[in-house]
Amino acid sequence: MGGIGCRCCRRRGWTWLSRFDGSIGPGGGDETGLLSICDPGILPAMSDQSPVVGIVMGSVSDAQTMRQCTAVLEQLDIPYELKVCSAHRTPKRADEFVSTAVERGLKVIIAAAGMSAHLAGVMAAGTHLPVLGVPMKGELMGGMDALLSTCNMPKGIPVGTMSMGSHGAVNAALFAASILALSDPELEKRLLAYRQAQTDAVPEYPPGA
Ligand code: RP5
Repeated sequence: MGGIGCRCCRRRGWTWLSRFDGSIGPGGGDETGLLSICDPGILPAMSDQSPVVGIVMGSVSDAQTMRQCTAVLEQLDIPYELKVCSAHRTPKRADEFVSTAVERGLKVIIAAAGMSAHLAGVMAAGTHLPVLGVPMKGELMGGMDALLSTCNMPKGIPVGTMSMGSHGAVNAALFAASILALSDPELEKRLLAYRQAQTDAVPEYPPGA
């Protein structure tokens, strides 16, 4: 597991959160900031639960969007790990991540990538674990390239495709929670409470009506 350089089990209230929030700037991300979070030297003290969700993203530029995903996982107290793994720029890193996922205890993988590099398909090809793909909007075609390459997997190797961008990032976390809740009654309670709070937050009428 020596190559898994960012075993970042994250929960609400840990100090790294403010670093993460502050280090990812709008419109692309701060590479130095993200990598500093993933410095293996600072990780052991942060981890007290084994990650069950593995998040990979194709680029540091995806991190700001995927923060929406990690925020929901933290709300539901689901431990996760996160790594930048590009299907085309760091294929060995991606392969190492997915080929050791089961032995690391992961139950679900969330893969976010833009354009048509198709990180989610690479992850799905390397494991029988459920893989949820989050197409990033990217610069070209409004993200349709990523959406189509993620959802149109040929039969035999499925990828559960979420909507594009931040909506997909949030839904990937909730979908992962639904999968995990099947065998975790306490998580099921937290997920149902989340759903109830969401329902309660919707006003019956718009302001001023
Ligand atoms: C994909 O290419 C990444 O997932 C990212 O969404 C997109 C652009 O990457 P950068 O050029 O910003 O690194 O591989």
